Amino acid sequence: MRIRFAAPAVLAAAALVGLAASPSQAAAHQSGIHIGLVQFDSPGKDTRSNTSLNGEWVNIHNNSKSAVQLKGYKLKDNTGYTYTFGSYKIGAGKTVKVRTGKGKNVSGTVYWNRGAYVWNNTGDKARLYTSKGALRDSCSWKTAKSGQKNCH
Ligand SMILES: [Ca+2]
Ligand SMILES: [Ca+2]
Repeated sequence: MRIRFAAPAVLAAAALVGLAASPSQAAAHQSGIHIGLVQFDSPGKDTRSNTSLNGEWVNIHNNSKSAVQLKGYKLKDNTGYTYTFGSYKIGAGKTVKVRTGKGKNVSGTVYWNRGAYVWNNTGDKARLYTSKGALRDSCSWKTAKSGQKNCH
């Protein structure tokens, strides 16, 4: 008889453990497509040369277990400047760097083709939207000596 009463108590305890475990799992490393490292202050003097513009970049990282087609995904700053991804398949565990200046897209790097900086050194916010317009991730920063923000 005692065992029959004990069983529901064990189940209830297991359920409590399950509930307690989920918030810590959610707080773990971001899953899927997200913003990684951001170099918001191009190294050296901000001369606005194409080399300097390309010294400013945002990494988009895929830590899901499958490749994702980024076509139509959008990257936006606080002002609303927008980079829209063309066809780009990001593999599982891979990173694609979005550089601000002009250049020819290759595997691992795509170019915004801007003639001016987009990520403010004094503070800004990067937002990543899916092709359906849903906010996927965002990351903000204030001025930092390194000029970098780790958004992982
Ligand atoms: Ca600089
Ligand atoms: Ca900006």
